[in-house]
Amino acid sequence: MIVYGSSFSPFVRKTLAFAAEKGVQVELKPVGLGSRDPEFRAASPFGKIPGFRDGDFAISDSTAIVTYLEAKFPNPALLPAEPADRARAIWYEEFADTILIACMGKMFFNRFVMPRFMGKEGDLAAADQAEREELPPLLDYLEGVLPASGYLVGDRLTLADLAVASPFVNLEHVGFFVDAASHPKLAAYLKAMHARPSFAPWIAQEKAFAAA
Ligand SMILES: N[C@@H](CCC(=O)N[C@@H](CS)C(=O)NCC(=O)O)C(=O)O
Repeated sequence: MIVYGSSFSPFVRKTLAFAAEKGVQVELKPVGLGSRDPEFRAASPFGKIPGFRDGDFAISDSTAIVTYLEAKFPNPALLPAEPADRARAIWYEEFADTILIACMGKMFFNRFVMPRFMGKEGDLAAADQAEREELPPLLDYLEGVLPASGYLVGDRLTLADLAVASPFVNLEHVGFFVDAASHPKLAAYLKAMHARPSFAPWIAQEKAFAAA
């Protein structure tokens, strides 16, 4: 199975971590933003990463891909069967993919992608504003909902945790770390999630690239 993209994308990283938690081997084929590579475009017609291929089956969108992996490899279950828990897991994924990544994206794109990949200065004022005004309520929300178990839904690892933890890696790449004094549960949660074997090698590889 092939995942097209770069683990610097929070959507790609979520997909890779999901596959790893399932014990499913996937090959990451590097694809840059806007690539017109025909093999990639067959999986992702609008050029967004991740794209995915399993034999003759190709599709894009991290949610579609993890839905496929969940159906094909049901164990360990990363989407709860219980109705309320399943809905909560989908909510947290949606929260991460839209609200959290919209904010994170302004910080990561302007401070990292623009200067490192596009050779231009980013809109640092927009990044600073997102950090100052948009991010704090999101951190407060997560601090408030995190259960003592250290997992967002059903007291065990689910898609919710992988989706929420992923964009925080991007924030760390641009020097934002959740403060353990103001958000102790969230800081400990992210530390534990990012140390999992499903995340840690990707994060190490990204950090090495970012430092080069
Ligand atoms: N909903 C999609 C979002 C994918 C997405 O927007 N990926 C970004 C990279 S983080 C992308 O490919 N951007 C390039 C573009 O929009 O052309 C998913 O979950 O996979």
